Amino acid sequence: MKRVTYYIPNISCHHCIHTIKKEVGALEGVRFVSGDVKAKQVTLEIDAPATEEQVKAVLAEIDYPVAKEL
Ligand SMILES: [Cu+2]
Repeated sequence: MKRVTYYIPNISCHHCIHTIKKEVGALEGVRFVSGDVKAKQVTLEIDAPATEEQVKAVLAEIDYPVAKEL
C-alpha cells in the first residue's frame, strides 16, 4: 500500500473533491481518497492493481491534472 498526496491546482470547491473521489475511488485498488479544498490537495492510498500512473491518468482525463507530488 502506498500513500500519496498530490497538489492539484484545478481544485476549487467541494464538488471538485467529490468528483475526484467518485472517479478515482472507482479504480480497483484505490482504498482511500481524501481532499482538502483550501490546500488544493488530495491524499490517496493505492494498492495493486491500481498504480500511481493510472490514478494520474484518470485525474488528467477528468481535468484535474497533478501539478506536484507532495
Ligand atoms: Cu469544484
